[in-house]
Amino acid sequence: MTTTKAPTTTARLRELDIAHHLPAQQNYRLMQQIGGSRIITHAEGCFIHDADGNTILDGMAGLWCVNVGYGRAELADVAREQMLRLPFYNTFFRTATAPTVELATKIAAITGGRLQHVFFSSSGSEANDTAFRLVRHYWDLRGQPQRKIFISRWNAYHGSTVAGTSLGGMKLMHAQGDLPIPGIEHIMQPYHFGEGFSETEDAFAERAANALEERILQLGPDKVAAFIGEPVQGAGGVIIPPRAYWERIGAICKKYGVLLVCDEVICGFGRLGRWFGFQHFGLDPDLITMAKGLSSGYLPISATVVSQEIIGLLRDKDSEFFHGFTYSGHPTCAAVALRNIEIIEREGLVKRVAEDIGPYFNAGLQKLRSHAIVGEARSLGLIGAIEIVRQAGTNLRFGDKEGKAGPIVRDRCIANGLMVRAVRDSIVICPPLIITRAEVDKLVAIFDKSLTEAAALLA
Ligand code: PXG
Repeated sequence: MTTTKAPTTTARLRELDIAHHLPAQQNYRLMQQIGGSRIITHAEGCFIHDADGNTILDGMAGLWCVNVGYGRAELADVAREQMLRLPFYNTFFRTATAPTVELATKIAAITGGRLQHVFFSSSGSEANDTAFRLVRHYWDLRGQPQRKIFISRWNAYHGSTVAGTSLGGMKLMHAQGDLPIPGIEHIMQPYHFGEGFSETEDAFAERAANALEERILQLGPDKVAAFIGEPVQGAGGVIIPPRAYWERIGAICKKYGVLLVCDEVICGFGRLGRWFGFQHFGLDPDLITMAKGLSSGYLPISATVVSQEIIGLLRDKDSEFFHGFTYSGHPTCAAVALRNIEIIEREGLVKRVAEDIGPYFNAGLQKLRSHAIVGEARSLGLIGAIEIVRQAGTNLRFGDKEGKAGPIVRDRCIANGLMVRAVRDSIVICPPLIITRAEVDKLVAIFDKSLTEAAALLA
C-alpha cells in the first residue's frame, strides 16, 4: 500500500517548529510567543521567498555565505553526480577522493605563497578549532611548549564550539558554558566609530594595534602562540579596520615570532573584492580558515590552510596530527565547493566586487547618511554597516533605547522586503556577490524607507 503524504501546512509547520525544533541562537520562549519561525520555502538569485508569500531581497547572503546567489542548478547537478558515484569516503584510512584533492589544490593556488596545505572540516568553528590544536601542537614540536596563548579581540566571532566561542570575543556567549577556556586572551577591537570616535583614524589604528604588543609584553613573548583575527569583523558589526592597523599587527606578530591566523570565514571568496581579506590588507598569515563562501553555503564545508613551514616541521618530526572529523574532505561537499569556485572565476565575481558593484554599493549606502539617525555608513567590497544614532554627526546612541534602535530598523527593513541583521545598533549588510545595480538600488530604497519609518518610531 502506498500512502501519499499531504504537504504540511505552514500553520502546522510553525506548531511543529515550536514543539520540536530548536533554532540557532534563540530565546525559545520568545519563539513560542511569536508563533514559531518564518518558514523560508525557496529562493533564486538574490531573493528568498517565505511560506506567507513574501519575497525578500537577501541582504545577508543567507548568513554571510551565499556568494554566488541561489538557484545554481550546476551545483545541484555536481552534488547529484558525486552522490551517485561516491557520496562519502573518509580521509582517515590513508584514503582520499578526487574532489577533495582537487579542491585542496585549487585552494592552495588561490591562497598562494606559503599557504599550501589544506585540512578540511565542515564548519568555520571546526576550521578554527583545527587551527587552535595545530598551532599548539606546532609549538610543542618546535620545542617551545610554553607558547600556548592565543590572543584575539573582544567582539570577534570565531564560532560556537568550545574553542570557537573562547577564541571569539562575545561576552554573552562566554557567559554560557564558563568560557573562555584557559590560554585565550582578548584585546580591544579596531572599532573606530564605536571606540575611537574622537581620534584620527591613524592615531586610533596605532592605539588599537599597540594593544597587541602591550599584551604580548605583559604575558611574555615566549608564551604567545598566535594572534587570530577576522580581516573585517563580520558578526561583530562589520568593523573595517584602518589599513595601518593590520600593517602594524602583522609587523608585531613577525617581531615576536607570534603566528598570525586570519579567519577568512566571511571575508574569503570575493567578499572584500579580493579572493581573501589578508590579500586586501597585504598580510602574510601562517594559517587561514575559511567556510561559508567556499561552497556558497550549498553544502557545509570549511578549510584550515596552513603554511609550508608548519607542515614541514610536522614532516621533519615525523609527527602524526591526532585530529580529524568524519566529514573531513567530504567528497560531495568538495565537488560542490570546487564548482562554486569555478563559477566565481568564470563570472569574474571577485573583480566585479572590487571594481564595479562594490563601489556602487558603497555609493548607495552613503546616500543613507542624509537620515538624521544614521551616524556612519561604511563598506568594503560587498559588506557594509549602517550605524543608528540619536543625532547625525555623532556616535551617540538612543539613550533608553540603546541596543533597541538597531532591531527596530531591522524589523522595518524585513517588513519592507529586505533581509538584514542588527548587531546592537549597527545594521549589517552582506548581499550575494551577483547582486545587480538595480537590486542595489532596490536595497537602498527599502533601507531609505525603513529608516524614515524607524525614525518616527524612535522619536
Ligand atoms: N569565523 C567567522 C569569522 C564567522 O563569521 C565562524 C567562524 C563560524 O562558522 P560556523 O560555520 O561554525 O558557524 C563564523 C560564522 C551572525 C552569525 O550572527 C555569524 C556567523 C555564524 C552565525 C551567526 O552574524 N559566522
